Formats: sequence, structure tokens, C-alpha cells
Amino acid sequence: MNLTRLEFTFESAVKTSFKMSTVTSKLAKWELKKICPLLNHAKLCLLFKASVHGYTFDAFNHKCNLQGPTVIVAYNKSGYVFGAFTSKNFAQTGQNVVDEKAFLFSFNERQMKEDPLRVVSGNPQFSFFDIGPNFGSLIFLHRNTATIHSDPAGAYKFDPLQMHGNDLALTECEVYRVEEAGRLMEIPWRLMHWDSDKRKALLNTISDWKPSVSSVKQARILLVGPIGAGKSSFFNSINSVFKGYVSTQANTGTAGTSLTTQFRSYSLKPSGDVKHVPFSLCDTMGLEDEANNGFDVDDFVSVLKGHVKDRYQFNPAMPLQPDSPYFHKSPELKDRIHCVVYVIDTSKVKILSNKMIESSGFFGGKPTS
Ligand SMILES: Nc1nc2c(ncn2[C@@H]2O[C@H](COP(=O)(O)OP(=O)(O)OP(=O)(O)O)[C@@H](O)[C@H]2O)c(=O)[nH]1
Ligand SMILES: [Mg+2]
Repeated sequence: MNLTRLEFTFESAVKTSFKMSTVTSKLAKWELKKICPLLNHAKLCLLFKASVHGYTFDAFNHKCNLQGPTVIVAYNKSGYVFGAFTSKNFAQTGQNVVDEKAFLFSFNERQMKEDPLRVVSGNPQFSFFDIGPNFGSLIFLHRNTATIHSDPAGAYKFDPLQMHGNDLALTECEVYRVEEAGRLMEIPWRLMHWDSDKRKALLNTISDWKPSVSSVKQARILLVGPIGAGKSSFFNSINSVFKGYVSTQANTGTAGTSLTTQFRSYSLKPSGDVKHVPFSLCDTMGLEDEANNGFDVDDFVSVLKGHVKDRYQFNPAMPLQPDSPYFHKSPELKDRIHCVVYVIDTSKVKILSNKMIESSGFFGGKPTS
């Protein structure tokens, strides 16, 4: 559905900025060579870096909860790289988690040629709450500090000299999502906690929101984007959520040019538990590369200012004129556009023309109103 498209775009943007930011993995090549065989040569995706996000359990939870299999990699001044792998989600369930696949590991820069230490437990019970991620014998970020708590006689038995050299102060602690090689499509790209309570809570959050100006009862959200991007389907999806059943009020489909040729202002009706929908969605004609085709820039400005009435038939050859019956002469604040959503088909991003990319800056990023 279109929501997924937008969310995916957002997620991609976040990932991109993440790569461009200074949050980079501390893992050196030789360290990767040691860790990867322990993890079936899986791909590692950096989720958390204590020196950037904080040596706190809250920061850890924020970045690492519900990410599927993960590996913690901790460093100390004595040259030890050690940590823990779990195939289970980190989650504050308040209960111990059993994970037969979990293990602790360690290696040291002075023992480059030796195999890493790998310790499994006969009774692998973990807790991921309270005082830090607790692997029975090792607790990372112990009590919100840059230290570990070590109990070599706990669930995992190890020689503390081999594990961390009895140096319990951390110089870094990173967490990676372990993405199994060759199985990426079988793993959801984003783990969601989703049930009817969550749905209800989200709907309540939305319906409780109020525009800050009392004369505006519904924020008007304008959908713009290239032809066939999914603008009308996006409206149908949102409309279906509030109606409580699948609705296809707006026409959707593919044609050589924009299928939507009228300006449509849809007021969403509440149903069920929702008493009020504080926004409306406005659907537009798709943007096109060629001049005199698709949604016109002048019409866009008129729409933003609230001059365009519902069901206005777009004419790419000539924008809306002030003497047209569809021209709203004195729009109020409630008639104007309060938010613009630029809808894009993420599978086509790579084939967007330069002109379309430039125009997205205008339509999505720099409204003139
Ligand atoms: N796979 C997939 N197809 C989608 C999605 N959203 C829309 N489509 C399909 O993409 C096509 C175009 O969708 P529309 O909603 O009509 O797109 P639009 O942006 O309104 O297009 P115009 O009005 O022509 O500018 C339709 O065949 C939809 O079924 C989506 O999220 N995923
Ligand atoms: Mg459409």
C-alpha cells in the first residue's frame, strides 16, 4: 500500500543519512574476519554506538529493541573485543528469554592468529531489562555506565582473563543487527508490534490531534507527485482505515497520462471509535516531464492559496483563471493547504528524470504560499 511506500522512503532516507553521518562502525577488518565466521558470515548493520548514543540502557533500548538477531561488540583498553550474540529480539517483556543459539565471544589483538573464544551455556536464560542487557554472566552498560558486570561462574562459564582480561571498563560498545546472508527477503525489513490495541491507540492519537488555529477544523493535506506514483491509492488506503472497510472511492490505475484529472478535496468521515478526523486529503493530477502536460505550477500555487474548488478539471494548457466558477475568490485560512505530501514510487526513484527531481524540490520542499 502507499503508506508502505512512504514509510520505505523515509526509512531509506534515514539509512542514507545514517551512512553519511559520523556514526561509523568501529569494527576493523581483522575484527570482522574474527566475528563473521561466528555469525555464519551474515551481514552486520550498525544499530547502536554507545560513544555516540550514550552508555545508557534507555539509549540502547531505543536503538536495539525489536530488531531481531543482534550482536553486542564491546571494547576495553586491554585490547579485548568481546560480546554476545542473541537470535531473539531485545524487548522489555519483564521476563527471561531462552535462546539456545546465544553465545558469548572474545578475542584480543595480541592473539590475532588464534580462534576467538566462543562460550555457550547449558541454561541460556537472559533478561533485557533493568540494569542493562543481561547475558547471565555478562551485563553490558551495567547500571547506565561504560562498564560491564562480570560473573564468570554465572550462566556462561569462562575464564575472565580470556574473556576481558579482568578489565571491566568499556571504551566502546556497539550493537549490530545480524542479517542472515541469503535470507534477507525472508526477514521483515521492519519489525512491527501490531495488534488491535496498537491500531486503536494510533487512531486515538490521530483523532485527538487538533490544528493549533481554532478556525481550522481539518488540516488540509495536499498530495502531489509524478503520474502513477500512488497519490489516489494513498487516499484510498487512509480512507479505508477510517471507514473500517476497503474503499476505492478515488479512481486509480495506469494510463499514459495522469488518471486523475480533477482536483479532489476529500473530507474523511469518522466511524467506529474515531469521533473526529482532523485532516482532509486533496488529490491532484500527476506531474509530467513535458511542458503543458500534467499538474501545472500555477495551479499548484492556486491550490496552496485555497483558490481552487473541489472537482476543478485541470487543464495543463491553461491554469485556472480568476473568472472561472471554480476559482474561490476569497479563501480563508481553513481553505488553504497546510501540508504538502510528495508521493513517490520508491521502485522508480532511479529512473526519475532530472526535471522531475528538480520539480520535487519545488512541489514538495518550497511551497510559495
Ligand atoms: N505495488 C504497489 N502498487 C501501487 C501502490 N500504490 C498504488 N499502486 C498502483 O499504482 C498504480 C497507480 O496508482 P494511482 O493511485 O492511480 O496513482 P496516482 O499517483 O494517483 O496516479 P495519477 O492520478 O495518474 O497521477 C495503480 O495501478 C495502483 O494500483 C503500492 O503501494 N504498491
Ligand atoms: Mg490519481
